[in-house]
Amino acid sequence: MRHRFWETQPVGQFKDAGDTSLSEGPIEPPAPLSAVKSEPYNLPALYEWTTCDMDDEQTCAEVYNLLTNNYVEDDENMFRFNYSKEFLQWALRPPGYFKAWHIGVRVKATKKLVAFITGVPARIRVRDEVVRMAEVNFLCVHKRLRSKRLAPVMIKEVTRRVHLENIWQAAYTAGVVLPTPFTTCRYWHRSLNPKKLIDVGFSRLGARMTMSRTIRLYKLPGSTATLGLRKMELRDVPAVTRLLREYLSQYVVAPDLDENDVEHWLLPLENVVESFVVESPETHEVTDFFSFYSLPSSILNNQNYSVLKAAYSYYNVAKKTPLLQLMNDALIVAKQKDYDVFNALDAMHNETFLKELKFGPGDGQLHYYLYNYRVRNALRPSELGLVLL
Ligand code: NHW
Ligand code: MG
Repeated sequence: MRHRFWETQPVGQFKDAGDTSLSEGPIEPPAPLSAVKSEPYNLPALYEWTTCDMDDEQTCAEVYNLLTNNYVEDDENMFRFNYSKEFLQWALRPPGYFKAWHIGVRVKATKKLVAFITGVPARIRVRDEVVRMAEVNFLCVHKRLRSKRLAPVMIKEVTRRVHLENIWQAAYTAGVVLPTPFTTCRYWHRSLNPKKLIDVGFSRLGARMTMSRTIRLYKLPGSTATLGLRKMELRDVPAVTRLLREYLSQYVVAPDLDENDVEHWLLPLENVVESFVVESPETHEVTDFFSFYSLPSSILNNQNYSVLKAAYSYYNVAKKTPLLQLMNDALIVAKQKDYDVFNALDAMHNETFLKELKFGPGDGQLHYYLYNYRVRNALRPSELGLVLL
């Protein structure tokens, strides 16, 4: 398949796959800042750039509405991601974020917001190199403006604004295959509310299964099993940071998180991110934790239900508690909070609990990409320690 745009970009090209003469690291060297274009790229005449101020409730609502109606759908167009406003504000304002990286396109005449793309800064380690990157997400073009080559302009414009901060690499994920994934993960799904999932067409009744047997199969205990399990608090940030840094060091690609990052990305935020720690009843040491984020989907065309409540496994560290028990407790907590399904990638050590805890493989794949950074050999999902939202 030809990629008229991606063939022009500093990304691993399909034709280079397996070329062992190419070394790992930046594909192009950084340019002097004076060589970075100071003016935005040209848009078609009817449109104009806008920087979206996510502190502003009205702008945030416009972004929310654009994404709610036009963002990612499943292959059968039954569900569409429904990131909440609070989630968007959390995802887009981590420590050191740049407002200029929250980029919209408006119709000049009406000021209607019709496209969006974002970056946030991150330090990402690839083997033993920690690289400053942008995490690029929420690329969206209104349904009526599709296939007009607007996406490449959006991507070039976010690239330009990232370059202006002297950052030359980026990380992103997509369900589509582009040149060239450095790893590909699969989503697994654990039913918490099987009846609703079947009613809305998210899952199907298994062969030789009745509804009541299915409900029994997925039934979870009413309370968690791990002694000392409690919600993460601000005072846990140093301990969680230590646990997480040590845990992530085993993966080939993982974020390099400091206490500020952990406070932002892991401290519980109602209906956005949930984190629980295990505090040893004897030593009061934090020995383990789990976390998940909340990303509902709109259910398109169903009489009875309009929203699917989904929890997504985020970062989990099991040092003392068995991972299986810890994650079963995560399922119990999610069930208590009324989630319908718990999703997890086969990244990190997740393979070791997925089948055992009755997750089933989904049909969607998630491809991981780096911009302007070559990874020599594609990774196995179990070598990946990075979750993007
Ligand atoms: S993935 C979610 C992407 N969004 C959606 O799927 C929402 C629904 N779809 C749409 O809104 C998470 C449109 O279909 C979009 C494409 C806007 C996707 N990534 O305008 P045209 C992210 O947000 C290429 C990258 O005609 P369109 C990650 C496509 O291959 N490229 O298409 C975002 C083709 O190029 P090619 C994608 O359907 C990462 C060109 O766009 C893509 O009207 C962005 C066609 O453009 C995707 N998901 O709009 C990259 N989907 O070469 C960041 C399509 O094949 C890179 N395309 O001809 C790093 C930048 C920062 C660097 C800093 C140093
Ligand atoms: Mg377009």
